Amino acid sequence: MKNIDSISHVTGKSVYLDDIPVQKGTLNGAIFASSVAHGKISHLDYSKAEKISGVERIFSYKDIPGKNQIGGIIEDETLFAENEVHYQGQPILLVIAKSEYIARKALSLIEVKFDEYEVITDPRVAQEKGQLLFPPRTFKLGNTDDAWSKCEYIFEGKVENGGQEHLYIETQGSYAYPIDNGSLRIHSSTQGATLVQKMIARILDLPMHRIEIDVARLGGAFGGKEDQATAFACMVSLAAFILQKPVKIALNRHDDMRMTGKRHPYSSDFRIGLSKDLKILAFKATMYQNGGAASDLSPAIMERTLFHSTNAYFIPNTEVTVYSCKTNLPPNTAFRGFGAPQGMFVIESAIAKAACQLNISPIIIQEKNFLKEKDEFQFGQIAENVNIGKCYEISKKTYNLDLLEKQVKEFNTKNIDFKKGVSLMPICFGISFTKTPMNQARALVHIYQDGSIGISTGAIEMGQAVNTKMVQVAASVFSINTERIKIESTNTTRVANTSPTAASSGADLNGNALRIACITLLGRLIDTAAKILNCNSSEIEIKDEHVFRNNQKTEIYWEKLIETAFLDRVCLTENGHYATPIIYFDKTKEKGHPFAYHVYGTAITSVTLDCIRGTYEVDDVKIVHDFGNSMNTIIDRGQVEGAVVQGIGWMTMEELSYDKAGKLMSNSLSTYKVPDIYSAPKNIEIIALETKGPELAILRSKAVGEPPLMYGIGAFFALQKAIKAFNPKYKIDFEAPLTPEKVLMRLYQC
Ligand code: LUZ
Ligand code: MOS
Repeated sequence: MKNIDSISHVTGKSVYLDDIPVQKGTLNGAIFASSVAHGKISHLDYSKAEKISGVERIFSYKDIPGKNQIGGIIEDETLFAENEVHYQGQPILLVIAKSEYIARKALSLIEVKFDEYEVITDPRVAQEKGQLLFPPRTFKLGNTDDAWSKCEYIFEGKVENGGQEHLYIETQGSYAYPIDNGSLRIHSSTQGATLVQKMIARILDLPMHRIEIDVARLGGAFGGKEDQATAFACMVSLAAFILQKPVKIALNRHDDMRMTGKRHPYSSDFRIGLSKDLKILAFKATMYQNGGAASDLSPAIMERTLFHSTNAYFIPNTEVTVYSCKTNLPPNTAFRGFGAPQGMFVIESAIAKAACQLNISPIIIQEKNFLKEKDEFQFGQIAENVNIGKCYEISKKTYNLDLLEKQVKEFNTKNIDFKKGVSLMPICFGISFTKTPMNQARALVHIYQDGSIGISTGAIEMGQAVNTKMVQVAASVFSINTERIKIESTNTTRVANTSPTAASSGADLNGNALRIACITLLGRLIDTAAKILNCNSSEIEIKDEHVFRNNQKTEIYWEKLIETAFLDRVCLTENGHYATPIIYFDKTKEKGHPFAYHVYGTAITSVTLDCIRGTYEVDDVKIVHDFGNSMNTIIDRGQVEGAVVQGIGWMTMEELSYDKAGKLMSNSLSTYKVPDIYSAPKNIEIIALETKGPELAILRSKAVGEPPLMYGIGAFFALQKAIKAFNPKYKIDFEAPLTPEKVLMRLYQC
């Protein structure tokens, strides 16, 4: 089945926030943000700006009737700065005017002065000064201290990864207006409708039932709208509530890039110990997470780094500690992979370092240490249905890995100016929100009298085609045509207390809730059919829009059945609730069973490096991916392809740069380079591992959003190999992104 939005997307008819027809008299907002990264506001005067014709009002923290606080996990983030500012781009005031043009004009008349404080952008410096957002955490298995003496080889190193701009095509924005009874309706480009609702209620000091959030779809999010859509929705709501007028903000790209947080850069130290036969006996790492100026989702992201710090390997003795460091950057936030890519990059770097020192291929170490059935993860969960070995075996055979490695060697002996490199990147990604209570969802299903169906779930459509999957779930339970099914907007008055659509779990959680609702309705319809046919319900089945009795097709078709049920006063509406079973986690022990299941896969990446210029091409990414029993191969493959390219971008070309004063220098698309069609791999092959899939995945079709991003890490190591082939003096290091400039420096390192 094609994405149900594909036609309206390509014809430009799909409605995003900025396409919603606004009410007459809608006002626009512009944000006055800090121009310094750390300081005290010593003078602030906006009286001139207020006098401009068309300016309706300027809001500061003093106008907030409730709490000036939008911190989701830890309450450490104000909506508007009070006396101090902590990053460049931090909102101080909100100008509301008759047009965005006027609002922006007013910004230039606002007078502000700061007493500037010391700016910290380096997480290690922050940690040394005791600037932590919250206490560090450590995950342990076995005993590393005892293990080192048993190791034949021990290697150490340092790893750096950069951040990543989300660059969703649709920027952050929100539109709010008063409705009846002193309530507000807010359209928000958010992954987390309930979170937005809760924070607006908090800043306005209103009960949540007075705040209605509606989301049609997002033009991309990638984690950037899990938490950080909230501030903008709060701002328009504050203005709309106080002025009792409709208010809208849609950020321009420049403001979006400078005001919002990104993927967390990490700086890490590792130590790895191996036995003579190359089993990894011990792994110890300390990671410094660059959290930015407020906690945002950093505690949860730290947790996922810890959960994935051994990637797809079993290591009997591990000890990994993460510090979340407070720096003067915009609060860093969720980004596809949610801390896991950063953790995986460190263990892969440790393996690459060991292999380089031992003068062998890292693949030899990788394959010897793959996770096996019933191995224990460092967080206590016992690995079940482990598919990493299978993916690797298929990959090795089908893609002829040995031959490929040989061919690369041959190419490198024959060529001087061009070198090739090849790498293997395994993945193992846990599915479920690491915070157990978030793993719940609801769905509301109406069957209308004519047999058509309207469905509301908590899932947010952001281009990943979750709505298409919802249609498939309902159609499969009822055995009816997909055209009968419509997915409504995500709205907090229809589906309440939603978890954000995140953690790759949108389809699993909402799909299961929907399935439960549909199964209940189906039961009622079967009873109705049995009543019409005067038989036992167990004899009835609904198949291909018809009622079957003892496998015999009857005259009763779908519409007839629904009409009869309605006239018989059967309830044709149902609400389904789903909570993932089995999972739990005990934070006091840092042990539990946090994930419903894991997604596995391998990617073989080959690159060709131009050793004169430092430029390169990714020739192939050859993947074996564990989709479970994919319910939609077109959509799932699209997710893998997109994730691979996004991962390669993070590892090789997307470079965020800040100056010493904490200003984002790479603040536009001319200075921040994301992969385009020319830099995408020339060839991406995907083989689906054949399995029946886990019961806890929706229709046994595994979550697919985030895991394949980490295949992109392979590009880093393939490039590193190619550099080494050209310059044997290159002392391998682990500093991502490996941009062409950095590659060039390493090619001629002596
Ligand atoms: N968001 C979240 C996530 O709140 N918890 C998670 O575990 C998670 N994992 C991946 C992406 N977003
Ligand atoms: Mo996400 S990183 O699943 O919002």
